[in-house]
Amino acid sequence: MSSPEQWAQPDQGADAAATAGQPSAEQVIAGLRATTEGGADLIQLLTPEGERVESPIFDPYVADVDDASLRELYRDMVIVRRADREANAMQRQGQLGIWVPLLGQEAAQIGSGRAMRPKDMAFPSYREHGVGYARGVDFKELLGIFRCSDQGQWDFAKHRFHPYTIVIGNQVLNACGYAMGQKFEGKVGNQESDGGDNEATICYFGDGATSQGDVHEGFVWAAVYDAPLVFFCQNNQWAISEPTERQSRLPLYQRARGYGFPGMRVDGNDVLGCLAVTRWALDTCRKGNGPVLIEAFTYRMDAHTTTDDPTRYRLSDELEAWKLKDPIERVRVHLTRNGGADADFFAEVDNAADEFAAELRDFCFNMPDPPPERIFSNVYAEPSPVVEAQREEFLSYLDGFATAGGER
Ligand SMILES: Cc1ncc(C[n+]2csc(CCOP(=O)(O)OP(=O)(O)O)c2C)c(N)n1
Ligand SMILES: [Mg+2]
Repeated sequence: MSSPEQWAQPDQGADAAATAGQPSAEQVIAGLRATTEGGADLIQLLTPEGERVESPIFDPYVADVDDASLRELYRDMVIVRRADREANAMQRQGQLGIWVPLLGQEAAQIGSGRAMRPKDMAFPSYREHGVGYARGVDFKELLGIFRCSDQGQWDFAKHRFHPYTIVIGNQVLNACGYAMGQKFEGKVGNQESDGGDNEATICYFGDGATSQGDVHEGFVWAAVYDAPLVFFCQNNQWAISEPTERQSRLPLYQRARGYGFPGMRVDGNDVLGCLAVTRWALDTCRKGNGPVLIEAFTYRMDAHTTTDDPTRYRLSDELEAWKLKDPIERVRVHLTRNGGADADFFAEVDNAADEFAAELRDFCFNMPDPPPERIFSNVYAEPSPVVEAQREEFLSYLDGFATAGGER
């Protein structure tokens, strides 16, 4: 549903007939019910052509976004895209073991990431470099995972951005437990006048993850405990080579109804829409109203990872169609048309992005290899005699390779 009100009282009117909620016969036959875009249910504040669409329900959540803020959202998206492209190139040059591109998902990640307040907590999967950036994580700190030199070195508690999770859907359970804790500790539903220290959690996962049992369990537990948890599903249409219609016969956001909480679909390539909807959702969570599912309808413009070749399973016309819905371009068009930014601004952002990428590259090339015994660190929160013994054994094994000069 496109709004809390609609969720409470779904619109069964004739206009909804060809929407994602009410697929046409052709859509059903084509098996496209889960992927069909548009219609009355899609929340969109900025069209692909850069036109601002009014939304009485969600406009108040972006009332503070003036041209200056929109320029900042634009800058964020350009920077993370440039960093993403740089990392992709570094993998191709053998500097990273693998890279997981975010290309095309900048608006979903920056819009939702910027919607968070400092005390809110985020649980990412493995593609959320843009969310991490919005949480203040230095992009360089993400690179170690992909260079296989560490497991992610950012300060998880400080940034309130949990470590990446590769096991599909598993972070939903972690996030659910965390959000239940926020609820049990009375961090929701307090009067804002009491200091307004309510908090919420947001959990990121993909369309493919919705087929995992962990996600279902997270939905159930969060629902019945009214956990302050925003389920943020980036439906990028593909789970590696599996299209969304192989995950669900019904639009993903509509699943929320079966669990008993609101679900909504936002244009995931619309940074303003993603910001507004996520602010609304986090807000309702902080008030103690329980979880919300957001389906950000977007598209994975690049391969699943650098180990994948999408030309083997999807047609290029699909990619071409999505290029026209580019998340960055629509903001550029909007700012240009309304006089919110001029050519100097766009040139300055491009230069800043190039500098950012050059720093990243320099850092990556000079990243020190961790000592071999590093793998024994951070296994448990407290020191463990078993791990310590294994570490000692490994070190003495390595010493067997020592040269006369003492080097291994
Ligand atoms: C439990 C589990 N099963 C399978 C995999 C292999 N795997 C890695 S990514 C992926 C697809 C995930 O797709 P989606 O949830 O749509 O996220 P996206 O990669 O599109 O962001 C799969 C099946 C895994 N990592 N974990
Ligand atoms: Mg996906």
